[in-house]
Amino acid sequence: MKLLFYVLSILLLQFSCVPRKFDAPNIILIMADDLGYGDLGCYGNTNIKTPNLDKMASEGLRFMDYHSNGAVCSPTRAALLTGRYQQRSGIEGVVYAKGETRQTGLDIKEVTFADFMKSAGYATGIVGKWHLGYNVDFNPIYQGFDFFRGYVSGNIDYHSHLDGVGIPDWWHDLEKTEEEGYVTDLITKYAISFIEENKSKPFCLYVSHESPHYPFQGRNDEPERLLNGEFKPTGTAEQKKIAYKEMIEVMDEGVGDIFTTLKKLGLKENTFVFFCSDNGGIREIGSNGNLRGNKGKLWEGGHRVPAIAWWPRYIEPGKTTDAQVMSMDVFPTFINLSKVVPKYDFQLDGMDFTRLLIENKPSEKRSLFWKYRNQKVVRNGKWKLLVDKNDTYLYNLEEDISEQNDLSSTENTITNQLKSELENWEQDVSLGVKLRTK
Ligand SMILES: [Ca+2]
Repeated sequence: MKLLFYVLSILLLQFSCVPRKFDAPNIILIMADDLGYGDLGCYGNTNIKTPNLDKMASEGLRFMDYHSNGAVCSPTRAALLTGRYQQRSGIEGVVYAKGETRQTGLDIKEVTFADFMKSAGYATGIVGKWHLGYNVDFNPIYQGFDFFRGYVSGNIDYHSHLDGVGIPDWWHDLEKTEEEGYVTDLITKYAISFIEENKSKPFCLYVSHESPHYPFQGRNDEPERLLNGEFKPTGTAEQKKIAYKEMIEVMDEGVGDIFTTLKKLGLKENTFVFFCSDNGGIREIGSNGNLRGNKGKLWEGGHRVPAIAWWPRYIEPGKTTDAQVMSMDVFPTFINLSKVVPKYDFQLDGMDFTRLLIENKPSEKRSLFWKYRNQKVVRNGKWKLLVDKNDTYLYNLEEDISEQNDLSSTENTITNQLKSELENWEQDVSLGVKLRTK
C-alpha cells in the first residue's frame, strides 16, 4: 500500500481543491504532552509564565474548542499522524512500556502526514516523543520522517532518558544513542538544527514535546530513574507542582527559540506553526480551567485542550475561534497547505481547516466522536452526549461548559438521535480493526 502511495504520489496533480489564495508554507507542528486547557497564560493561567506562546496567540489564532482525538497519548498521536479516528489503525489505548502492548505499534503500512509531505517534496522531521511503537520496526523513519531525534516510549526520565521500565530510550533516527541533556532542551536544539539545515527547501517539522508529562523534573533536578534499575521516589505534590511550572516554562522558552530562528533565517512570514496538546491535564497537578475531568476521561477536561495557529502572512492576529477542530484535522490541513493533491483516495476522517486560518470561516458542520475505556462521546454543535458505562448524559456546552446539568431526561429527541449516531460511528470504525504485533 505504501509503495502504491509513493507511485501515485509521483502523479500528483498540481491544483488545489480550495482557492489558491496562499503560498505553500513551511510547516511546524508543536505538540505538548498532557498540557491542560488552563495551563497557559493565554488560556487564563496566572502562575505559569508562557510569554512566547502568549505572543504566538496574540499574533495568531487561538482555538477555544479544539480537541485531542484521544484522552491519552497514543490514540491522539495515531489520529494526528493518520488523519483518521485512531480506532481505524487499532490504537484506541496507550502503547505501554510494560506488558503486551509494548510489542505493538502503528502499522507502517499506514499513510502518515509525514509520508504525504515527503512525497510532496518537503523535508520531514520529528523531534521528541513518538509513542506509536517501541520496536525499531515501528520507528518514525519508517513512517515518512527523514529525521528523528527523540524517544519512542510514553515518557522518559528528563535527565537519564530511561523509559518507564528502565530501558534507555533516546534515538538518532534508527540508532539508539547516548546523549546528555534535559529532554526539553534537546528537543528544542534539534528542532532548530533541523530548521537551519532545511531553510532553503520546504520543510515539515513535528516538535513533539515531553513537557509537562511526568516524571516531574526541572533542568537542575536529579535523575529519578537510574541505569542500575533503581527508581527514586518522586517528590511531594508541592514539589511536583513547582517542577510542572518550570517544565512548561522551559518548553515555552524553546517555542520562543524556534520563533527567533524563523525570524533570523527570514522564514517568519511564510511558515505555518500550529501548537496543541495531546490530551487534557492530569488531576491535581495540571489545570483544565473550568472544565470537568482530566486526562484519561472523556469529560471536556480530558480532551478540550489549548491550540494556537500562527502564520503571519495570512492569519489575522489576535483572534479566537469557536470552531470545533480535532487532532485528525491536522493531516488534511497539511495536504491542502502543501498545495499538492494526490490522485489518490485518502478516506480521511479529518477535515481541512485552511479556510478557518485564512478567512476565519469554520468548516462545514459535522459530529465528532470519542471512545476510551468505559466512556463514549458524540458532539454535535452545542450538544454533547456522554455514555459512561450504562449511564447516559446530555450537556449543552454553550451554556454549561463545566458539564454540570444533565439534560438527557428532558431532551429526549436529541438524546436518542445522538445515541443512534454514536452507535453508527462505533460500527463504522470497528470494521476490520486489528492490532498488529511485530
Ligand atoms: Ca499525553
